[in-house]
Amino acid sequence: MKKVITYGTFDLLHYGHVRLLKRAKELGDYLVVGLSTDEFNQFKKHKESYNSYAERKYILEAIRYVDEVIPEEDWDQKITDVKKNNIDLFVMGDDWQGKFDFLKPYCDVLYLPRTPGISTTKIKSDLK
Ligand code: C2G
Repeated sequence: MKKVITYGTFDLLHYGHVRLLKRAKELGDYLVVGLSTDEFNQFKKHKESYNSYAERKYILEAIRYVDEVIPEEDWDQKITDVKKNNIDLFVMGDDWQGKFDFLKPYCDVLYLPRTPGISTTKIKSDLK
């Protein structure tokens, strides 16, 4: 079984997020999502999320491409997560191009093109 992992906040879930999850799942058999906790968002990523961790987890677990959701609490947990979960492939949108190449000794690393024209920031500003 080929295991894939990706990480994110996935707040105000939109089709750009879902397209990323779909493509990630299509690259393997089992997709783990490291979901940023509220504390990680607030104190480390300095980004507010509208939905709580529990609500974002509930939504992600309802997506057919997602097999498991684990908490992302720190920038430094990825190597441990890859080892502990026997991950074969790490996937992220290419806004992170190169940022996680340190994982290459532990698993394959792939950056996928972001979906243009949609973002949580754009949603929030368009709704004002
Ligand atoms: N994404 C995308 N297209 C968009 C918006 C987002 O492909 N239009 C992708 C991002 O590239 C990322 C994933 O969807 O791979 C989740 O996006 P965010 O929730 O914004 O993730 P981010 O806050 O960048 O957190 O340790 C890694 C971080 O947790 C990533």
